[in-house]
Amino acid sequence: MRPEPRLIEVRKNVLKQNDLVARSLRERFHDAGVFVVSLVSSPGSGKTAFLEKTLTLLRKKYRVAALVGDLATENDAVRLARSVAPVKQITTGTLCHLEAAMVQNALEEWDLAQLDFLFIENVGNLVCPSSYDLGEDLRLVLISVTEGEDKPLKYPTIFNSADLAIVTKIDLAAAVEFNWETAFNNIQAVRPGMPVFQLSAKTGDGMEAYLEFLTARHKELQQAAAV
Ligand SMILES: Nc1nc2c(ncn2[C@@H]2O[C@H](COP(=O)(O)OP(=O)(O)O)[C@@H](O)[C@H]2O)c(=O)[nH]1
Ligand SMILES: [Mg+2]
Repeated sequence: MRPEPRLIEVRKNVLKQNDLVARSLRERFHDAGVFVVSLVSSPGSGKTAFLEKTLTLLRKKYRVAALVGDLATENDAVRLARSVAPVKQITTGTLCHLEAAMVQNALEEWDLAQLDFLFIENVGNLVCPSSYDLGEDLRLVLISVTEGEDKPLKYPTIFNSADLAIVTKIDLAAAVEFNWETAFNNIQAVRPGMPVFQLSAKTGDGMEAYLEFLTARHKELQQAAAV
């Protein structure tokens, strides 16, 4: 048998190493009883705006915190800190995704048992983040109405690796002639059965239904841990 090309071999080892760290993170999250949600999307879909709204609304009843990844700047951490939740920026330099080890380092001094929800905003990218497990309970993929309906078909891997899809910026849907049915069917074609919510972080429309889904999942996790 021919040996694998060296690049593939190195990539496999990196992913294997990432999976080991992700597994230990997942154990740590479960032991602490924190429900972890990661967010992936293309840059500008509205991850930070959506997360700021999520943190602000959830904070009323739950203990929440966030990590946010970008190639450069602390801008998103500054925006998210407006929710008054603990927030930490991870800057990746040239790397187009977060890795489990980066999450582990960022959380070094955090007492996770003090949290109900931890959110992780990944670097804006519809390709690289799909292969990297971060130990999260739920991976959420966002697509905004301004991106068009066919992104799930063009970037199937990231939609396939997600558990929940959010269509954002629905306040702009009419202006860009967004077709909800087409987008929904495209998501289902790639990932049959995936729950999909539509909402606007700007107006708050649709946030309630999504938060109900999230808090129900958190409750399920708590009940499973108690058994
Ligand atoms: N109209 C509208 N604009 C939004 C919404 N969500 C985000 N934006 C805008 O979209 C741009 C990119 O949002 P941002 O949260 O930075 O996206 P990220 O790069 O995915 O984190 C910003 O100008 C936001 O104000 C929304 O629901 N409606
Ligand atoms: Mg952002």
